[in-house]
Amino acid sequence: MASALIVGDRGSGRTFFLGLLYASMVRYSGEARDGLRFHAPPAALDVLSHLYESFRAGEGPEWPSNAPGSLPLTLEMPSGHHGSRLQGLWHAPPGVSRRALEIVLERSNAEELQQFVSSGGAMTGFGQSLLSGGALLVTVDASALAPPADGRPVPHPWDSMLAQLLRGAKQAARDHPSPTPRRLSLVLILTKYDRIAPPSRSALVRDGATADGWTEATRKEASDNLLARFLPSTRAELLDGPSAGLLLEGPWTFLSWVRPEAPVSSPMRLRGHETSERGWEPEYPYLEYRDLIDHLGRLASADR
Ligand SMILES: Nc1nc2c(ncn2[C@@H]2O[C@H](COP(=O)(O)OP(=O)(O)OP(=O)(O)O)[C@@H](O)[C@H]2O)c(=O)[nH]1
Ligand SMILES: [Mg+2]
Repeated sequence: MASALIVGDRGSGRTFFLGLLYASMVRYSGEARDGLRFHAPPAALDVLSHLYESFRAGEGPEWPSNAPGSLPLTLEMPSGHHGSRLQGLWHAPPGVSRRALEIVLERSNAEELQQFVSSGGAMTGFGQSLLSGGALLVTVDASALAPPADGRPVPHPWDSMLAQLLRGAKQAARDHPSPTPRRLSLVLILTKYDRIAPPSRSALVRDGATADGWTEATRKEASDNLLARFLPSTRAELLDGPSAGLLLEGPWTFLSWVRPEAPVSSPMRLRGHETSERGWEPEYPYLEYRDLIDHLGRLASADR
């Protein structure tokens, strides 16, 4: 089964991202009716709904201390159907086989990640999840995109780490060849977009791009600019030419934000509203999350 790993710098918004992903999956399932399916063991649902309830209560969402540190969440869709942003395309007639993508939810993988990077790509459990044919979802804190100094943007603090991570993945794939070439799709989640400084924002996308949901063109533009201006070492690693046994794809960039209640407190209270179907929901870019879920669906249903 293909798998997706979520990594991010400390404080980059990984936990918030999981809470919002959960809200989106609930809403998406309602819209897609009998199409896409999510399977999660009760412990994974408990953790996700706990994170979500913390948003609602205005508490800083934390992984519950009594929950396992790593949990699977499975996205399933019919094989042969390439997910599209049109609803319902994942509907499978009875008897059609389904393909799955496992999203590995982890309390923290900072240490495993650090070990993998400093070993230059040793095939640990982390390396195995990374190369098991899926996606690497990276939360990139947009508020850390430094405005251009002297017209030259300053690289994001995580640029070199991300580049080393990709280098490690290539090395691990070379050291442990597999009969079929592996693919790794890089997905960048640009978190805290509400806190990005205006000059950095305009270095990413032209004025006028809405923060509610990007178009295909905005997404492409932001990915290109993010790499060229803020993630130069990561970009160099991606453009480094084909690597034996590993096909690096992407990156695809999705944005994420929430709206804090004013005055901003700590922990932050989120602005939200009651919906008749799903109860309370924070303000966040659902359309971005919906596109991301569609994208993950495409990764799982692509022949790999
Ligand atoms: N304004 C704003 N703040 C955010 C957003 N996402 C996260 N934050 C803030 O950033 C802080 C860190 O976010 P987390 O989701 O806890 O980050 P994390 O990567 O899980 O952090 P650790 O697990 O502590 O490494 C939170 O306390 C929020 O206050 C966002 O979209 N907008
Ligand atoms: Mg966290």
